[in-house]
Amino acid sequence: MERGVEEERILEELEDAARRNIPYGRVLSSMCTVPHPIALKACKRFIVSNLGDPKLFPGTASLERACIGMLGELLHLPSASGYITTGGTESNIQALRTARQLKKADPGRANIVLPESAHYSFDKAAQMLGVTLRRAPLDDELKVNVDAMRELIDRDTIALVAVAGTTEFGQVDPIEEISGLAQDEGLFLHVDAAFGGFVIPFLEDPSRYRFDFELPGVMSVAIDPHKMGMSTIPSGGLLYREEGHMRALEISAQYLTSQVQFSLAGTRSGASAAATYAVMRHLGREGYRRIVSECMANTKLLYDRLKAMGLEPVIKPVLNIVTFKVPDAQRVRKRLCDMNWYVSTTSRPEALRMVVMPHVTREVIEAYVADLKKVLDVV
Ligand code: 0PR
Repeated sequence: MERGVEEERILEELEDAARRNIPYGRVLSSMCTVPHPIALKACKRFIVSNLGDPKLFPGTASLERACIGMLGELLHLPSASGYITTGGTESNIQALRTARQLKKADPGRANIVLPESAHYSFDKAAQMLGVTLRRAPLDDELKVNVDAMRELIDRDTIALVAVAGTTEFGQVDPIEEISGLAQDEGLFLHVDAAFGGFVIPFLEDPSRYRFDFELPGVMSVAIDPHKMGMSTIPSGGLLYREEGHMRALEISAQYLTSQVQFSLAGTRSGASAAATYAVMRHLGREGYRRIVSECMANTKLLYDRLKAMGLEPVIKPVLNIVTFKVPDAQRVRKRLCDMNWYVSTTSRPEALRMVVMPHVTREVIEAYVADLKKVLDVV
């Protein structure tokens, strides 16, 4: 560290490190993908701007506002409030923090009712906020059981959570019903659409899965541009029906140019907003529809191939996530890893899980299926 090193040598070191990363074409376990080229360009141009001090970067701040406008439009509420987060984890933590601030709940008593399938970011949120999670069981199709949610609610419940696109199985909860429950009980409902938010609106029949602000009980939504939105990492979106709800997060920051802050991070990159703005403007609904329709066609291809091998699916894919029961899924995953294929496994039930992101093309699927056949023959 004492003496600096020449640029050329460092660039070589960086190249070496970059080459050791797994190329996306071998990855069926990730919810991220190669960002769109225009997102990369925007990211590079804005990497030095800091939205933690937005009055110094008014241009970047205007891109963030435009992103929230476009995300709101996608989620049936063009007037939604919100900000660009670092991803689903920050959005989920902040949504629960909002609910806790609004209810002025007793520390240590407050609870949140959510599906068993909800992402582990809610566990992080619960630890940080000092609230208890009450996880409701799922039905046979791995959607949350709404009656069970209703039974878990008591006077210390401060919010409900529903998931549009579960991490493991890509299932969508019955959010219309949960929205009704939230209204009956006067509770804040947060929808985690970190994954499904950029998929469901672009399906052939999006009205089959109503999940966003068109449902009157939905108060906040997490939607991640760095997953199916084709933006750069980190880019998340947290949107609110009511600006006043977001204001519950307000922290005064006297010495900053903006005086108040809502975000969890203080200093935060403007590149997230710029990249998301660029790719959403460039693709438009039409572009995303094309991408999602390709992913869904490839999902069907993978599903059909695995069924033809005599394997049993956990559920029929709702979004672009495929899960199949295989004997000893952990061992299968390890054998595939030896062949340089990256897939994940689920626990309940145990299954092989594959996310059909845009980089998982027809060719990738055919090559993967051929290798999976070899692995299953010997396991
Ligand atoms: N909500 C849902 C429904 C999610 O699936 C995830 C992440 C989150 C929230 C949290 O989002 P951030 O990770 O952006 O904070 N789901 C994936 C997971 O945890 C994320 C992921 C992405 C994992 C790429 C691996 C990977 O290679 O499994």
